[in-house]
Amino acid sequence: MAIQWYPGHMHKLRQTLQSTLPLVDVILEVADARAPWSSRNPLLSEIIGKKPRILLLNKAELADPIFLKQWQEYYKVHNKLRTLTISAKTRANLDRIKGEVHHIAKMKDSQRIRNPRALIIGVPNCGKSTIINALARSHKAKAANQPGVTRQVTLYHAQSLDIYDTPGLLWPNLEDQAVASRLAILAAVRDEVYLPSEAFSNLYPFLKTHYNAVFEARYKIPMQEHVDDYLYTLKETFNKPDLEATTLMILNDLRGGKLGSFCLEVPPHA
Ligand SMILES: Nc1nc2c(ncn2[C@@H]2O[C@H](COP(=O)(O)OP(=O)(O)O)[C@@H](O)[C@H]2O)c(=O)[nH]1
Ligand SMILES: [Mg+2]
Repeated sequence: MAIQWYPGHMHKLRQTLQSTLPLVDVILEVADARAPWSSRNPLLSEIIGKKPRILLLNKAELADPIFLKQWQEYYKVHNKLRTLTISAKTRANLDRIKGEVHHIAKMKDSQRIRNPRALIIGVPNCGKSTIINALARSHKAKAANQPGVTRQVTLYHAQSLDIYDTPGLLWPNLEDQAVASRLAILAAVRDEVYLPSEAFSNLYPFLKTHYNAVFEARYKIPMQEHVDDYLYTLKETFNKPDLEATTLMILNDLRGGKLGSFCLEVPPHA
């Protein structure tokens, strides 16, 4: 089964985002620090044109610090992209967002009277609403651990910064199944639209190469060569009804940080 999720409302959302562009100074592009490439919308440049942007790699406290550093370096060198690794949960680097946005807005118009305005864009569940709440020190923007919670484009005042919150945006063709699998594992696409075991299988070789020891420490079973054998052994050991339930156990552990910090991809040539 191919992973596909581009509901009709996302097409409309793209148009809404584009009509909001003239009102903002900066785009805050949010990606998940555990998949700093796959959780970025490949169509974003097309959507936002020349609007300045800052890439926020959120949930950094859940990401593998070594790989995350490599990604930051990669974006700095190859894309000349302002990139901040942040955590809306621990508040790491949050204060730097306002500084960067003010800096960009000032370059554009040093006489400005109103607050700088930002538009936050990213895949579902990457933490957009939580970032706004953390910056505003309030719980005004609705946030939850599932995709599809934010339904409208809404302006929030985060002290000296105004930010439009937006629903998660994916892209029409999630053709690359490795990309789709990473999004599935990070819960950016709804659980109904993919088979957990399929997403896990696609990433098994990567996880086995980099996180073998962590998996073995948690489940007390070596990672076998074939993912099906591994899942079957885990199913028997943990008395799960089937392979999907077994995979969900692993995904819940991964998502909940029980398998330590991790990244699902490394930059090219790293
Ligand atoms: N561990 C961790 N969880 C976060 C962080 N930021 C957001 N979350 C969680 O991720 C889930 C989705 O957040 P939400 O703000 O609704 O994402 P949105 O769909 O992009 O608006 C919620 O359970 C948040 O608590 C973070 O920096 N670290
Ligand atoms: Mg939201």
